[in-house]
Amino acid sequence: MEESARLTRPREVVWCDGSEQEAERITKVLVDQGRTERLNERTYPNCLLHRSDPNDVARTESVTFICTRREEDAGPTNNWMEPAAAKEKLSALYKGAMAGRTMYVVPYLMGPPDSPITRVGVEITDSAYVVASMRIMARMGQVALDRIGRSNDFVPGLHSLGDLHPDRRFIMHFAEEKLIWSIGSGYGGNALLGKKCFALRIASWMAHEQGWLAEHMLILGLEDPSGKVTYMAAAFPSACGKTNLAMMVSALEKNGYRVWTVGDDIAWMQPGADGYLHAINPEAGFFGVAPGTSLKTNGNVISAMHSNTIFTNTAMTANREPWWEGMDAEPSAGLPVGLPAGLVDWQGRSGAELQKPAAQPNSRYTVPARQASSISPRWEDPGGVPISAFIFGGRRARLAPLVYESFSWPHGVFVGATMASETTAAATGAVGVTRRDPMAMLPFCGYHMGDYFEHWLTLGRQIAHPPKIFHVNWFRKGSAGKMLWPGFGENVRVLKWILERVNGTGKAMETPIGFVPAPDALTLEGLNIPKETMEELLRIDTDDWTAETEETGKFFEQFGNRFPAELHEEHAALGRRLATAANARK
Ligand code: OXD
Ligand code: MN
Repeated sequence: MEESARLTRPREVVWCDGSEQEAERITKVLVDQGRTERLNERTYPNCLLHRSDPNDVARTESVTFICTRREEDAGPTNNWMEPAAAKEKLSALYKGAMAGRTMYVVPYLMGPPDSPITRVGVEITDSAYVVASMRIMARMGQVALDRIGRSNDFVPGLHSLGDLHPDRRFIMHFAEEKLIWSIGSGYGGNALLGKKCFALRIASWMAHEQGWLAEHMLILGLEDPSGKVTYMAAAFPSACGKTNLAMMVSALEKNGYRVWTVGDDIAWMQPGADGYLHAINPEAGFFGVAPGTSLKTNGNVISAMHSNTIFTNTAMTANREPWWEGMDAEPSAGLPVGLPAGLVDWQGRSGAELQKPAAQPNSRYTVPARQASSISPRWEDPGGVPISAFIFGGRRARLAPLVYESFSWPHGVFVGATMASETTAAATGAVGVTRRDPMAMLPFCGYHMGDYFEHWLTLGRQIAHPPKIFHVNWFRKGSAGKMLWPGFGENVRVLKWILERVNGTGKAMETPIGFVPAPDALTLEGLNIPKETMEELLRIDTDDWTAETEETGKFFEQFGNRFPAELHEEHAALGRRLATAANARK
């Protein structure tokens, strides 16, 4: 703290204790700064609307660096800078950066207070918005100081808004030192250092060293009619519906299937004495994408966000309530979606000045997890929850079937390593382009991805009950360009089949890429999906898959000799199975 203050020269230093009084003081500061407003006190008590700088609306991967001593340890998928050069560059930017500002010292826990899997961080920041957000997203203040005690076992992070100019924006991870330096952005994963910087990039490095996993995964529990809850963790790239899946209102609730939320974005997992991987959610809140969130797509989060929530870059109604595109019930077919009268857009413009979309496409809600009615009774279990299935997925308009199961742990790791998805607005850059995103960790793995795959393979060999590995695709489109599967609450039907496969009862057909549900294996009652549509949803096109296999081969080349031989073998075996299937067809 003293070192940071000497460098950044703040007007004052405030240690955050996490108390209610402190939260109220921070809100006042935010409102006085002019970019934050209080929302309707009656319908949205203790809720804020924050408008970020228009140049600062998403994570910026192009200025995110892993600063390891040797470049090869960061690997081909990360930007790299030599640690001393990175420190010199950022020290120049930090110099006097907090002049006239308050420096907040934010001690925080990633994980439940009493869990051995939990780790501690301390973020120093000059952003009151970051403090208010960290209070929701992590367990912040005295509880973390108590855990640190007299040790120095915590991950330090220095954050300054700097001048918010994109040319002077950098997010640096000194992995060996377990240190984070971020400057020039106040938004999401760039600035709330506990989330992507610590809980994924630094933690994945720690997990590799210490024999555990830090993954970009939601954690959910599926309750069956007997009352037993089976836990699953699922990795999807940013903005592919992780929060909606984790908080799903099950379409099969009347049949006794219910979904419990443990986490929506990150899972830390350690092998337990029972031979299962045990997962905790290191976070305490949900930082979800607002546009498209509605009673239909995620009723649980809509109810949870009516108090103590920060909305960032959403629009606001005349009634001072948050608003975004896709928030209202489905518009009738063919009618244009009307905007509520008196709406103010995410930049505070209204009337003739208002721009569409009125909510920024990456606008967010930040809501305490404990407010969700779907929150699992075990979400703060110090021992974590035992994971029986891993689910990988992405947006694939064409290729991937609704669901398939891998043949084995190494094959499942291969399935994760070959994940791809069409891009969204969660990060800056083009939207809708297919991007390979192994385990949804491409922007978040803090070390060489070849070593990361090897770590997965090794861990699978070490545990008696590794999770079964599945792949899902809710986004397959038909020839008319229409989505084939209804998604959202209906996705529980796929989870139910996964559960049955875990229990050894689900019926399946073997295909070259893995097991898909047998024709009558999915519970489809009440859905009215034509038989041909279901066939299309589960179809494996050998030609498309052969082309895909060539693409993944090219993608793997960049990992060079750090790419595990076992995955090369999985790749070759898939090629052979596809060739056999193609020949049989001829
Ligand atoms: C997120 C992301 O915000 O993945 O969770 O971008
Ligand atoms: Mn995420």
